[in-house]
Amino acid sequence: MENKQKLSFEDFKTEVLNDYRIAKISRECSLLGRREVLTGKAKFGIFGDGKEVPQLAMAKAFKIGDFRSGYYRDQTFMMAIGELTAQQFFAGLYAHTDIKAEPMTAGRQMGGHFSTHSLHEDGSWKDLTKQYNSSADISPTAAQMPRLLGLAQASKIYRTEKSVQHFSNFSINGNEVAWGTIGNASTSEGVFFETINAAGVLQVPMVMSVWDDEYGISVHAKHQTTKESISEILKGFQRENAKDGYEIFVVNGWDYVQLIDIYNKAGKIAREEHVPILIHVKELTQPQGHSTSGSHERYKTKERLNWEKEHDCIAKMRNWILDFELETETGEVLRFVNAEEELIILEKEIKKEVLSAKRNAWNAFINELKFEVTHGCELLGKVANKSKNGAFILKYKKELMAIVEPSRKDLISTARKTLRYIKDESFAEKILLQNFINDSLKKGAKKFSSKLHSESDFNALNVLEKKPVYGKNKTLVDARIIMRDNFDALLKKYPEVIIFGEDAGLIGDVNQGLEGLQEKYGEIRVADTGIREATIIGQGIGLALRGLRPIAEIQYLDYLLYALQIMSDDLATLQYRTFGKQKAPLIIRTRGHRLEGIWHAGSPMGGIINNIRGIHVLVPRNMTKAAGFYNTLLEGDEPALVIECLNGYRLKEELPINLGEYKTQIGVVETVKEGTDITVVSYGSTLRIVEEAAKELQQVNIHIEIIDAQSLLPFDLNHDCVESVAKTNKLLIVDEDVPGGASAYILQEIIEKQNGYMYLDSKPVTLTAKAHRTAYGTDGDYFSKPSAEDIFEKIYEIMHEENPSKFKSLY
Ligand SMILES: Cc1ncc(C[n+]2csc(CCOP(=O)(O)OP(=O)(O)O)c2C)c(N)n1
Ligand SMILES: [Mg+2]
Repeated sequence: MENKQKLSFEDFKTEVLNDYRIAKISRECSLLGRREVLTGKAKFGIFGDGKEVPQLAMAKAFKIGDFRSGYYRDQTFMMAIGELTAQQFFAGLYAHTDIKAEPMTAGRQMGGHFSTHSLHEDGSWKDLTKQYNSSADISPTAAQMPRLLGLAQASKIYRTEKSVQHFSNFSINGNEVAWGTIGNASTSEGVFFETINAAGVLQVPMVMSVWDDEYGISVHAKHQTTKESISEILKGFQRENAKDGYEIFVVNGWDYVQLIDIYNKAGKIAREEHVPILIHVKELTQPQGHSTSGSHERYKTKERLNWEKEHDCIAKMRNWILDFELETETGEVLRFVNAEEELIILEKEIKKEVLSAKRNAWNAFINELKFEVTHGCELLGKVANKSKNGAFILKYKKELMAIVEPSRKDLISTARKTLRYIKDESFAEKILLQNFINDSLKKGAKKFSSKLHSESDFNALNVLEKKPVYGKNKTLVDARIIMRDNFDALLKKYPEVIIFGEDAGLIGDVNQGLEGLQEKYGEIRVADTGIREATIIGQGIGLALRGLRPIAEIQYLDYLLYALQIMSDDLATLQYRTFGKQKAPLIIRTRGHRLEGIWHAGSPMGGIINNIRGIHVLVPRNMTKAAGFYNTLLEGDEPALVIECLNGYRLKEELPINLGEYKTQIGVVETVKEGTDITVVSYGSTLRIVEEAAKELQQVNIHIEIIDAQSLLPFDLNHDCVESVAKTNKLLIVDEDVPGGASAYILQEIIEKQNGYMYLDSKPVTLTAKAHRTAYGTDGDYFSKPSAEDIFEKIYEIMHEENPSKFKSLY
């Protein structure tokens, strides 16, 4: 008995001292990290000092298969779960672009943005149940919240939805918990509250930690949070006997023992009962202030600074270790250490260890650069030998060699400038230099501009067109039936497809494109959500990160703006910021362009496509095309936004018989009417109006060629538009966006990218809606958006300009 007790105490002691060790390593990293920035080796630093101890507790409760969605303070947690070494920490700080050295973001994000790898080299999924998972951090405060909801909900779906229970790479009976972290001040953001509410409604296994250090940079809690306490004001979320809700815990961030107890309890409740948890971790500190960009002495009082010193969580843990005594039954007193000296020795060791990790990280980073610079300088020397401007080039070389810590920018910029000195000369080394520059730029592009999209075989652009097939007897239906029956086919074909949105469940969406499907596939697979666009998207991102294929519905295009931030900051950057190590192939479905009034008839496509590079943007002109896009996307592994035509659901279209199978190709335009006089490019609802105008133009002997863009991102990869312009020598682009919106983008694509300017005989023109939003009613619409008459007259005017005698002026 005595032996057993001693043994278990030995284990306990080892664990405690190991925890202390991790906390100290992390702290040392923060301290040295700040120095690295202040001495100019790194550009910016934001560290986890002051938050170490609660993160040790969180790491203990965090199990294999679990997910984290957190923010820049979580380095200790990442170290405690074994996913971040001190050397990697510094590699991140220096922005080492080798993913092996800097596995979080390959140097693309500033340090403190953590992630794990969900994908193999080829872009296929790893077994996420066999590893610790951290969804990739982003900088906007609270933007980690929306996806957290989906990460947690995935467990619920895997536990309760039979059709996906064989997805063993992603879940074991939905036992995984999603752990969120956030700073106290960031809880002021709207998406924090939106997520908290939604997680309560959905009852998902989410453990939300608020690291409370009373400040958000310089702004005190009194300006941030009602009653200065997030747990106080969220009390109403506490679950009660008959009513679902949250379990809420409050704990001091320096209290190691309490923290471990609470985190274990929280993890157990969330994991077993699928109940969301809030842990308000108070009394935390920022020993070095917010970041390397400022000093907290400017805004904290002396008292507060002193208080922070006393309540530093590591200092408190240290005291606890020193004071700890346990008397056994035989009266023996067990301790973690016999004397403070033992801790001091450990601390010295840690200092050395971190210093050497830092040096190794720096050497790995700088030696790679130095090697490149040495090679570049050799080349410059050779070029100088041959050039009549050799003296100037040698000066460049000397300056470059004198830089102690060179960057690639120093090297390549010098090489490019050198080229100017030898522009009139010709010798073999000049070609070497040109090749060197081109190679360096290519390598730079790989390092800094690759992987905006999936570069795997599953990329949706690899999915080829498959035409809809029609039965012997033509069946004309309301177009929404095509949508509905196609979704039916997809839900049957892919058990991992989960569709959700406002009014998407019970009534089968506001236009009945999902009619009857909830009844058929259950309330999980076709679900209603609250009115909360940002977290509908977040839900989708989280589910997609865990192997499901969500189709998140935003009721109307005009309301996408609430979701646009998270689409832009999180979804669109995911592949890029993880260097292709995470993916979220979320499909966002919405409908728009044409209904009534300011908030139901917008088509803000320019804003959208400029904000979400990294997501495909598809604008099908009818439901057959739209359904084909969904079929394509589900064979790919990329996120996309599909905008259906709001006024198209009741129009008649022929029902294909290969629903769920035929495919509309992404990035390919379609010529819907051939003509010789002018090329008119349009998309979405406007296309029908262009077609209407085309008929009227025919009567005055003007034959227009109509091209349906269909896919704005990417646009016309085969350059079919320029082929048309080469034939017609005239170009008009029509849409319902503001002037200079998506039409300007299309113009740039055709004129600049496709060299359309070479074939034009007249000025290329765009015809768009007005700069204001669409006024209500028939006349509001007529005066706000391009009408068939506007299109007719604009084209007529272009024709008149070319041949005034044939096409007499209308006005
Ligand atoms: C949307 C957004 N607004 C502002 C910022 C700038 N910013 C970065 S951190 C921060 C304060 C966050 O404070 P808190 O949430 O308490 O976290 P702490 O840094 O104190 O741990 C601010 C305002 C940001 N990153 N994102
Ligand atoms: Mg704070």
